[in-house]
Amino acid sequence: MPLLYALLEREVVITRRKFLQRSTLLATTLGATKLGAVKSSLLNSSAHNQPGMAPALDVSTLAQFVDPLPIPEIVRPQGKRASPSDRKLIVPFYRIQAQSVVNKVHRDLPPTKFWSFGFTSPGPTFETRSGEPLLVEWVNALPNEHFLPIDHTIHGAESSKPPVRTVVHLHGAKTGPESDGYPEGWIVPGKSKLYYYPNQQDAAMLWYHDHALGINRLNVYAGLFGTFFIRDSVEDALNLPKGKYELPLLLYDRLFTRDGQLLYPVSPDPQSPWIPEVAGNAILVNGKLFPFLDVEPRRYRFRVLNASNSRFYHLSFSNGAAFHQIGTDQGLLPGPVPLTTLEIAPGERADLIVDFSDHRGMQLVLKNDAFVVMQFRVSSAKVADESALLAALRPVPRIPESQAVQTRLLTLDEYVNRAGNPVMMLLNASHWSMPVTEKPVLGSTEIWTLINPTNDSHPIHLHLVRFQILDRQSYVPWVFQTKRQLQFLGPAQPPEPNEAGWKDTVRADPHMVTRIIVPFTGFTGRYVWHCHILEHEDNEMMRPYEVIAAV
Ligand SMILES: [Cu+2]
Repeated sequence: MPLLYALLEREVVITRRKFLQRSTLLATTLGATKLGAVKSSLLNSSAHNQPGMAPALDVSTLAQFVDPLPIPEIVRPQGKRASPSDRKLIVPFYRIQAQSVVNKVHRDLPPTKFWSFGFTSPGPTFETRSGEPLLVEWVNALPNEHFLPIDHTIHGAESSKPPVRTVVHLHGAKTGPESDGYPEGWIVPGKSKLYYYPNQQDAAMLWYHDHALGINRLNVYAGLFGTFFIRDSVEDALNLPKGKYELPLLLYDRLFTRDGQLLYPVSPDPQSPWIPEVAGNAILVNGKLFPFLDVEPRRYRFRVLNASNSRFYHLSFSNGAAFHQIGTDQGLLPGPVPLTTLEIAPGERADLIVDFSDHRGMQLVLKNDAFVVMQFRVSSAKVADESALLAALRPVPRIPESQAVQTRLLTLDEYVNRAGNPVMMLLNASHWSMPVTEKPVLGSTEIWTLINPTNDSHPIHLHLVRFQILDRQSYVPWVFQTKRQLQFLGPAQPPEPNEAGWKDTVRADPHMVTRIIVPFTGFTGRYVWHCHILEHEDNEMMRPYEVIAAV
């Protein structure tokens, strides 16, 4: 009997009444296992002001729109080197150093300590073209001690491990396994790793970030991430806004102490500080709180990344202004999708066109639900806008289901302790260290059926590949749990129009079955798939998978 199901027999503590309240947990809820301690989600700012924790800053006391939006610098290569796969091929070489920095997040706050892949957090932006490889030496020049609270009860973060470890994953890249940033492939301060990125893929916004096992959530929270753009001729031909009219918007929420330092919330148990999700009251855009951006009354292209640990955004303009989404995680959509609200989950990207020509002389506030994110100040100057927004962008032929050679049923699992608090999350009831069970054949196509009995939406990310969303469908969790049968509660829903492109991260919504169709192309080797809520990922909601060679 698998370990977890053995534990299930002994440890399930959920009562009938609780089951009715939290029915979705029944399917896979186990009792406390190795962690045992009561942990709680500290999602409101008063809860953060508990004994033993520095009080959280109330950001509503800060003046809004006093800092201009920063734009991360474009990183320049340090020279050229031979490609490891072809010594005759000379490619750009970059050296990027993870280090401790201080940045001002707001005019009226003292400088904040971050960790960054440059001199500011977020780190610098890569710009490259499809088919143009590059090399990056990722250097760990961080201090020897972590400044955020490590939970040593989490797998991979035991007290026997060095506290400061980093490994870089380029999210969305089709990269060989030796350069993909395997979570156990971390390096300590003073060491570096040379990674090769072939960039044999369509134009898209990728992002690089730390992926070290057991402390990924802390390293990304500390600031270890940045963006990576791939361009191509299809994108060039569309005459989209470019140069100063195309800007990245990296969104991430944080909590700060009253003296302006990062505060990572912890559980009341000092022995096991992990909490299931983090929701900071301060939403940073490119490193600033409540920034403003002066814009001309014309089209802009905004490349939006949700770099938050746990927060899902629902972005809209305060005046209800419409905009278009033209691309998603892995590049351009077939055509522009009109929106007034964008939902974007952790790890996802959205490529937006906003036309400010209808808002000449106005000030637009970008909001997340009711909360202010940033301000756009539209000038009333006369401008000539040479850019275009064409009706057809990039064809995305739908992959027929008949192409799939295998369908895998995979559960997303949450485990609670006797107090009903989450203590661990798993994929398919399997720990990280259990044998690899997903072994797709290189060149084959599979359907992955993600079954979510939990109350949370989990953004599921597969490394190496791009995929398409087939559908989502409500089902009855207890029928699946007891009979291993999927009893559906309604028709399958196709993906939203702004999801109907190539994706690498998919929202698996609560009480739903989400199906994706995945061509496994590129490389053989060991990769990972995981929830992009980083608190979940660090607490075992990540599994290795292996692309194997065709026989
Ligand atoms: Cu999750």
